[in-house]
Amino acid sequence: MVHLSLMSAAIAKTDYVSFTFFVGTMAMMAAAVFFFMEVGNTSKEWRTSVLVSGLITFIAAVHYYYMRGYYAETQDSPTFFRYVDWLLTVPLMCVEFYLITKKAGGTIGILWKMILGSVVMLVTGYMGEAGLGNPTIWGTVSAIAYFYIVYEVWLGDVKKLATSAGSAVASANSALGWFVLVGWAIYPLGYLIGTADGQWYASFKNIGLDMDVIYNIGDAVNKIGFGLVIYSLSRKAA
Ligand SMILES: *C/C=C(C)/C=C/C=C(C)/C=C/C1=C(C)CCCC1(C)C
Repeated sequence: MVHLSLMSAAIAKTDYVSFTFFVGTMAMMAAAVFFFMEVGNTSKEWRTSVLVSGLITFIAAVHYYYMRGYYAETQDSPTFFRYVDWLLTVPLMCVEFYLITKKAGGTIGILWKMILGSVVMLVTGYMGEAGLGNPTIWGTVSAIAYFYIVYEVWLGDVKKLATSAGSAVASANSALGWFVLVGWAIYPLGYLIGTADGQWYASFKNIGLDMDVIYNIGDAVNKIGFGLVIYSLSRKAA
């Protein structure tokens, strides 16, 4: 069987990259099951938010299953499928912000601005990682798009709507806003390590951490943690 290792490649004890792919797969699966099962126990206004948390972790679980096998077989970063995952799940996180501000009159227009920002952030990040040009330039463009999303959530339209809706929505928005400001900032570190070869920031290689490990930690924090915060908000508001 050509793809036997997709199922059963043994993970060497020192292969901590594979280990984090393995744990990531299980954690995403467990989180998806949890969120899906809890949808029925959730008050009506929060049901879609919890459902979307289930979709985010489910989509990630499928990609992690694949990436785990890819890495085990090739010892190479599954860059393409990493970005496919992000291109599906990050816009869904923007949907979570939309669902929260919708109660205060949030519009589809604001949702599209955030999705557009995240697509620019991810497509340019992919260009930089895939060697399709200068990684400093692509990384900078990506970072500008990232700061645009941070701006929207902390100072722009999303923030204004959340504030006008009163304390419950405002505190939900800032809880999720911390993920965007701090949790998402994990990723550029992975990028700097992963693209360091021959660049002015080549010394990032010496940090001794692996790009995929950083991305896997970032995904666990941002997909599962983000979903759990939404879940706990849904219980408080009920
Ligand atoms: C579930 C996946 C998430 C929340 C992924 C988020 C990814 C980012 C915030 C990536 C950001 C990047 C930059 C800000 C600059 C360098 C390139 C990226 C794409 C790693």
